[in-house]
Amino acid sequence: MLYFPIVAAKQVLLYDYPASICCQMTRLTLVEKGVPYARHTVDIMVKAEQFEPWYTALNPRAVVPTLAIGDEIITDTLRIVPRIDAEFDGPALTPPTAEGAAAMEATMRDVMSLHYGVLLYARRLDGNGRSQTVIDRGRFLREQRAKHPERAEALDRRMAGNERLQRALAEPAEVERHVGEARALVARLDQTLAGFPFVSGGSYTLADTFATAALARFRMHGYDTWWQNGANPHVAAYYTRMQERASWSEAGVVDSADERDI
Ligand SMILES: N[C@@H](CCC(=O)N[C@@H](CS)C(=O)NCC(=O)O)C(=O)O
Repeated sequence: MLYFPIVAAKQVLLYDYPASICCQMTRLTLVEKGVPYARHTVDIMVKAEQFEPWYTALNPRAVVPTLAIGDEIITDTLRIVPRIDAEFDGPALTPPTAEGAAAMEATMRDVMSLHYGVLLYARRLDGNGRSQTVIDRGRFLREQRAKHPERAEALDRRMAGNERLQRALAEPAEVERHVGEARALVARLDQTLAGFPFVSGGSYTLADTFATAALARFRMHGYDTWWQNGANPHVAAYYTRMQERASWSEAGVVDSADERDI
């Protein structure tokens, strides 16, 4: 009689928040790779659970996502998604050539470097370049800081980010610069997509999880005019193709939501 050793598959647990763009990239990667995973929702808005000690022990920067593969904890989306691709069976989500992989990584960095905070509020400002939601969030963070002095490190960093965001929003040229960078990225994607079905070439890669989540976010903020009425037609067709993939709904990609949900 033959005995086969039973190797238990490592449990995969994603700590995430549904509408977070980085969490959507990670979920798309898990789904496209065919990896079964469990989710633990971290309420980064109302309950501010990302600052709780149990979570900052996993993710000291107090952000989602965090991925656990067995006992291993991985943070930062740019590290998480290649790790998923390398760890599990399933379709390769990285181009086979060094040149292709480098181009994919460059696209991912481009997507990640945009200022999504500015994009979110740019069209929701009052006449003085102020967003009441951002101001309220700053007050909420200060209240959390007063209530939980032991969480100062993460909260101070977040309060500084909130203040930087308020300063950027008050500066029309700064807002225009960030919006322009996002728009230029869409134009660059269109050039690639004129010759290829995916943003890194002939097959779906990790860069497509980033591009899909970013385009969904642009649409949510009303920037889908960038690929309407004949503008960037290859991005328009690509967006429809990504929506039609099973991973769009399985990973819960969101392209419409209230600003308080994100
Ligand atoms: N570099 C980090 C950034 C993650 C990040 O900024 N996550 C946002 C949600 S998209 C977050 O957790 N924000 C918590 C907060 O604003 O307090 C990554 O790629 O994982």
